[in-house]
Amino acid sequence: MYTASSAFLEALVEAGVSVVFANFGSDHPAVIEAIAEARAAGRKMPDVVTCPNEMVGMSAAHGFWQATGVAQAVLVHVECGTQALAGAVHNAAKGRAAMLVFAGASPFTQNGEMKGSRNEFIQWIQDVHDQRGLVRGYMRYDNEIRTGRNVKDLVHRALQFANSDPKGPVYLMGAREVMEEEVAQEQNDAAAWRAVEPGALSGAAVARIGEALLAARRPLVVTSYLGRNPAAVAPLVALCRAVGIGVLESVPNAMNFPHTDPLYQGNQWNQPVQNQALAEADVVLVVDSDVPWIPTVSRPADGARIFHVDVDPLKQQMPLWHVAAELSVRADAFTALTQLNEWFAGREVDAGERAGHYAARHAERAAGLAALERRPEAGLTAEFVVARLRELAGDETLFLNEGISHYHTVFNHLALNRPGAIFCSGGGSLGWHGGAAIGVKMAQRDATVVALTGDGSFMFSVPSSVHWMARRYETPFVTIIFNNRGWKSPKLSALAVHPDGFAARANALDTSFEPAADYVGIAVAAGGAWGRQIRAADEVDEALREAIRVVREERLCAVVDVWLEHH
Ligand SMILES: Cc1ncc(C[n+]2csc(CCOP(=O)(O)OP(=O)(O)O)c2C)c(N)n1
Ligand SMILES: [Mg+2]
Repeated sequence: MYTASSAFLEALVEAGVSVVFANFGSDHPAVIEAIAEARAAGRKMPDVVTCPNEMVGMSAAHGFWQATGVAQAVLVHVECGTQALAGAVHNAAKGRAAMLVFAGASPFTQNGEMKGSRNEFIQWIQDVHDQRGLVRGYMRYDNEIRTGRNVKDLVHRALQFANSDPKGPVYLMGAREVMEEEVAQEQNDAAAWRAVEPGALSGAAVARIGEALLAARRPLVVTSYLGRNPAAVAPLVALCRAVGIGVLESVPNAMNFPHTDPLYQGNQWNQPVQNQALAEADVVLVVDSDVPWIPTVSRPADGARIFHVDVDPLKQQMPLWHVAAELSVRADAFTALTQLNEWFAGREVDAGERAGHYAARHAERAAGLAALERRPEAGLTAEFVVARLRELAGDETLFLNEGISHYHTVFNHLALNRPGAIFCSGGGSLGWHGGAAIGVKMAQRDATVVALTGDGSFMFSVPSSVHWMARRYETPFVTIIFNNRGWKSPKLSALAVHPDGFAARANALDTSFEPAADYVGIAVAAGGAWGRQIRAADEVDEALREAIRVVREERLCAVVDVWLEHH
């Protein structure tokens, strides 16, 4: 028997989907039957990964995409499962992560008119008016499968949207009766639905940006996510070295530029200070950034010339957004930077003075970071722990950063140089790192994977599901928890707006996790992990070494609970 569900699964295979992160329900008899039938018949199927929690499953698809650039599928239960995807929907949309989400839907017949008609009480309760509307604001495309006869077309069209810039998640739903429909098996050429070609700069735009950079005294690139395509880093490095351009990362969520390169000028997050490199720049080239600066805190000088090249320069999903650029172009960073390099190739450029200026600033910054990394006399600092991790983890490690008030600590003290070595959610819904680490490890089985997280974000990640899945699917990774006993960031947010108010004088702001949970114990109970809490500098090396050994040799997760000062 070959049904709409068989065709749906086969379309996923045609599109290169190798994993379906699944959480099943009463809407899925046809899919479950089709998977079993295909396995019995020896037809190729994606691997099915059981996800006890949908948010973790979607985060895993997110991580898989981040580590490979290949979209995977997430399968959930009607509107309930769609809602349970929760903040992972936000993260995938904001992080522009391609994936296909499929949800079943309540049967639309109730008297046995069709196969799949209602036979369970919940099918009345789960019948809602606009299931797709739950996630429409976040999806690049959504549609309902109305017949098995063109289900493959819908899968390929949805994935064409997912994989075309600006990339992101897409959503299909199909009711029970439709997914049961018997159909003829037909091949579909996924290549004919390939992603739209990446955009390039016009010749005029290349010349305008090139001339401006050439004439600049202090040219600066500001970027956040150019390195999501690891191949885009090399042309950025080439351009910056040829011309003497500094690079400032704003809210980075990838390895965008080698951190030890003398042109690297640091990364800025919520630090409430004007960035010096940004203030001094006379030409600013923003490449792939959702928040290149926060104008109330830090901004370019009046009169600085600003150019903006982005896969999504309009920020189509952000109601309020503006950068006062004299030229804004929708283009792919790799392509645009390659074009700029070609333009500069035929020209005499003396990068010396500019490069020298930036190298001096870079050295000052490096000295400041080294001072922060000093071994603490008592207790622990996140800077010291991350610096030790940099030494002990090895060059091939992949990092996930959900450090929150330690985001910048992780970037600064890992000081990575390898494109593709670090991932962030790209969004702001906490709890991404656990599922994402599973996806990254699944995609790159030989890599050592280390997730760094706040204690609050560890709790948001649904660690019971994460650690059960990590053992079940043999995706061991290291978790480093910055345990400051709660949520530092909301406290900082309140004090930034009300520095002298009641909150500033209060003893407690309801952001504390005292008494702290046993995070290692959670991971041990759910997934047989190894773990240790560390509170002093002389415990750090041994714990990190053992954690890395456990994930590499024993194929189990390791959790290092880093006890910091109370937030
Ligand atoms: C799903 C979700 N809920 C709430 C928030 C609001 N929020 C932002 S930062 C933060 C605290 C996170 O705590 P932790 O991971 O321990 O980081 P810390 O601020 O302590 O460094 C919270 C609750 C959010 N961003 N996402
Ligand atoms: Mg915390």
